[in-house]
Amino acid sequence: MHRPFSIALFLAFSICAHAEGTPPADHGSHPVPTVNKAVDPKEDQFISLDPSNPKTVKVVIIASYNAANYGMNFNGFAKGGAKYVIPLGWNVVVNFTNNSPVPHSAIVVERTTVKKIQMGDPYFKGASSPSPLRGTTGKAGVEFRFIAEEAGEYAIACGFPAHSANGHWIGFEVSATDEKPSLRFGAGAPFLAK
Ligand SMILES: [Cu+2]
Repeated sequence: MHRPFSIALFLAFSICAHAEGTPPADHGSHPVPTVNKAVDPKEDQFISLDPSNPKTVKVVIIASYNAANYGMNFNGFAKGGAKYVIPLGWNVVVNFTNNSPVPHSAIVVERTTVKKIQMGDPYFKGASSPSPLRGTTGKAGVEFRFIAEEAGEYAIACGFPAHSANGHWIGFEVSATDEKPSLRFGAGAPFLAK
């Protein structure tokens, strides 16, 4: 009994009025778009070194991993609550899937642009899932890759209009000083990719 269109509208235009963690008053009639009941994401699910290619990190990004932020999360985190740090010059191979019937996408943008209603092109060549404005659904997974060729503060954001502005983004830094890729959840210690 999914009603993707009404869910999408609901997500796109209703969330911003509500504080995180507080269900909207009319929320009861809309199913939360999530199928993955895992609530305890572990860092090593989402980052690993590629044993056969030097300076290559594999990143797993799952949209609507769980119900956090009404499903507008990556790997269970929203609003920059998780952060990847990738050494400058490394190759990044992203496997992107979407647990939800609501379209989502992943696009690397400058950190300062996450509040935009509509994202432009990815900051690095190739650094987005296909058709980031329309998004994709399904767990079939798409792969995209890019080179982290400029140090700075970026975000992995959802390119579906208004999602990133409503928190559907996590942090992504390219570091000129870190020697190993890492992923940090919240204020925890960075997990170094193995
Ligand atoms: Cu989204």
